[in-house]
Amino acid sequence: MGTKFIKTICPYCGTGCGLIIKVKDGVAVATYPDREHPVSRGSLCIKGWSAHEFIHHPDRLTSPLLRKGDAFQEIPWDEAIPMAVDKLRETAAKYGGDAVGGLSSAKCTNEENYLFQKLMRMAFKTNNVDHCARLCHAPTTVAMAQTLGSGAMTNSISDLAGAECILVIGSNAAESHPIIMGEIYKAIDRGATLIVVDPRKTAVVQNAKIHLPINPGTDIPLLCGMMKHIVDENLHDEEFVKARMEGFEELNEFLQLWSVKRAAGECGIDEELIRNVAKIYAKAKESAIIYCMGITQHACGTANVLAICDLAMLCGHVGKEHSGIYPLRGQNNVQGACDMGALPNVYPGYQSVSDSAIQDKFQKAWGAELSDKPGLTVTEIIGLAGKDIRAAYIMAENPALSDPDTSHVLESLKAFDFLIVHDIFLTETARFANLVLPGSCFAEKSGTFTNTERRFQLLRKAIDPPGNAKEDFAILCLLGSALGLDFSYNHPGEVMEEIALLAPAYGGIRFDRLERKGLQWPCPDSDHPGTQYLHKDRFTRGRGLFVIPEHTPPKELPDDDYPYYLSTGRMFAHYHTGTMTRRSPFLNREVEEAYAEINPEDAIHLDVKDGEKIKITTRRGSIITTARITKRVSKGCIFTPFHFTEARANMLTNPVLDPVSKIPEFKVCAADVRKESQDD
Ligand SMILES: Nc1nc2c(c(=O)[nH]1)N[C@H]1C(S)=C(S)[C@@H](COP(=O)(O)OP(=O)(O)OC[C@H]3O[C@@H](n4cnc5c(=O)[nH]c(N)nc54)[C@H](O)[C@@H]3O)O[C@H]1N2
Ligand SMILES: Nc1nc2c(c(=O)[nH]1)N[C@H]1C(S)=C(S)[C@@H](COP(=O)(O)OP(=O)(O)OC[C@H]3O[C@@H](n4cnc5c(=O)[nH]c(N)nc54)[C@H](O)[C@@H]3O)O[C@H]1N2
Ligand code: SF4
Ligand SMILES: [Mo]
Repeated sequence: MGTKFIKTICPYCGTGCGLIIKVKDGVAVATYPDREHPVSRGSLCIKGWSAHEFIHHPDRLTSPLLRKGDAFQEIPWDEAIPMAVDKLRETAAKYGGDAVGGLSSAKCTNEENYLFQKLMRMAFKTNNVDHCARLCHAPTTVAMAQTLGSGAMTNSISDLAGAECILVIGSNAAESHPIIMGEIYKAIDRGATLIVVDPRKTAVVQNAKIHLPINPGTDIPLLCGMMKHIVDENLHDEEFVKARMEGFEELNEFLQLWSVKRAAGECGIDEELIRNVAKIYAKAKESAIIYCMGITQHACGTANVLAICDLAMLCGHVGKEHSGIYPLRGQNNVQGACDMGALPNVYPGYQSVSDSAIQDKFQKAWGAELSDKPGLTVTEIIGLAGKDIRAAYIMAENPALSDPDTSHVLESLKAFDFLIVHDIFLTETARFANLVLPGSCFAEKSGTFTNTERRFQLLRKAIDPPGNAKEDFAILCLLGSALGLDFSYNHPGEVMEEIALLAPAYGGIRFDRLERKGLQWPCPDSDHPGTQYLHKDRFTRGRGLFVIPEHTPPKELPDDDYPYYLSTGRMFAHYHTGTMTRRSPFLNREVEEAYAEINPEDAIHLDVKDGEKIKITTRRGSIITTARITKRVSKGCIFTPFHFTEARANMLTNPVLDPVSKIPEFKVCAADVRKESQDD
């Protein structure tokens, strides 16, 4: 069989770096960076360099599994597919199509997501399709659509290097998007000012000129205080506001409530410092704002993003190169899963399910009757298990670890009449399934991923799936066909042709055009070169709109019983629920076990030494983990990553939702911490 090198895309984060997989006798033995890749240009982070390590792990699923009591039994595909179809059909016949829920996946390709939502919508006439974007950038999609008309990153990753000022707010790019951090370093080398807003002293902060360690959940006061100062001092771009914006009067009136003094009191940052960063951001010729989960994962997540958009538009820092708003998308294909309509309210291309002309278009194209009623979200589909939702199909998501308030999630996973989990490992979620379908990982399939800068890129198959596992695309085609749909696609490229016909922004995307460096949407026709930055002469919605960002503090704040702020998130070596990275020997060598960061003063107070066990308790539950004593967190604050199944962060988190986007408040809740005594 020999050795070959296959160019493809990293399966981890939304940066979408170029990987070359080395295959020796059918085995993926190494990954290397791709020097020709337009984003990563010969670099990879530690996860990309070790992306081959989980592929051939002995834990990979190699056969469909059927639950028999407490155990699973291997069954052949010609039993698994009819069983899945019968159970879903039975549920729909008994309770209606809206009793079926589907979780699609930001780890899967555009074509797989397109087929997933098409299957749910056609076969069951339901819009109950969602995916982990709900837990991630749902506020971005809502708020940016409202203000600018498009919920996507306005500019390109390479634009960052030319910015004069970069404001990073609620993003730990050094660990979560290391290759994008590289572009920030380039900007700093060229003299750019880096300002970081984060309650923690992250590795990004180490490179910053100014760090604003705000109180958790007080970004709106800070941003409003900045905007107030900008307007008071006439630092805003009056011409831009006049020519391209609406709603300035209303915003200005609202800002009267936010004196810099009041803002400072709420966010805990010195007034002069707020004025100073406002001035730097506003006066720079080109300023970019990078934000991520520190902004979105709050009960006021949508308002947080509105405040960011308002600030950028006020200063005219959108619609041109080297500036703009950068929501760093998380998963490798979360941009694409949203674009493909794996969302309960829109078809591919963000076309509303409730718009009758659009409904008509899709009904005609697909030849089926479709529902105009928006469907349920991730947390609703899980939360309504056994009630409104009787059967669920979960493809490549692991809510048993990733959804908030794990105890409740586990109860729900038990409550479905029938649960199908389609994954590459027997995850914590799959253990609750009635039927498990063994899928393929990134190296075993073809299709496209869309990265955070809207770039469609080709994923190229390097090896075959293990045992009887099948390509995800093939599994979806088998299920669709068994449900009586015309899913006789031979190749993902044919699906892309269908997508291009139905979603105007992707009209010019074809596999043969993606070979060299992909294409950034909007790309409406086959001659269009793709779009480096959005909103150039006009916003997608016409004029930009200032929308008032109402501040609501976090729903659960420290008190006498739970005196600490608890925040959850990520670290460089592991990824999400750990199914892939924790099966990589190299990454495990970096970080092997769960931990929580705790400030040295708190450690003294609790009589805890570095490396000792602590117990963290919230109103939802407790975990035992290892203390890491560090000044990265301020006094009174605890941080724990959610990658570790032995100390599940989501046992602790508050399931309260942002009422607009329905994202959970993963970033703030109140906790108690104790030293875990040895004899407990
Ligand atoms: N290594 C690694 N990389 C990843 C992932 C991974 O699991 N591991 N996951 C990917 C995914 S899906 C995503 S969404 C991204 C997420 O990437 P990030 O958003 O960068 O990661 P987080 O650690 O969740 O949180 C970011 C920062 O928000 C700060 N923060 C918390 N509360 C607040 C607040 O109230 N205000 C402000 N301003 N900041 C706050 C935290 O201290 C933290 O430093 O990473 C992607 N990349
Ligand atoms: N406490 C807390 N919780 C959080 C967050 C937080 O910051 N704090 N962040 C939230 C965010 S931003 C996100 S994005 C979610 C992520 O939540 P999830 O998406 O549930 O987490 P993952 O571990 O990425 O799950 C992906 C699953 O897909 C499988 N898989 C990977 N590749 C493939 C493939 O190609 N095919 C198939 N069939 N399966 C595959 C993996 O084995 C894994 O089980 O977590 C959220 N949860
Ligand atoms: S930055 Fe993201 S896409 Fe790039 S190598 Fe690291 S994990 Fe992969
Ligand atoms: Mo995410």
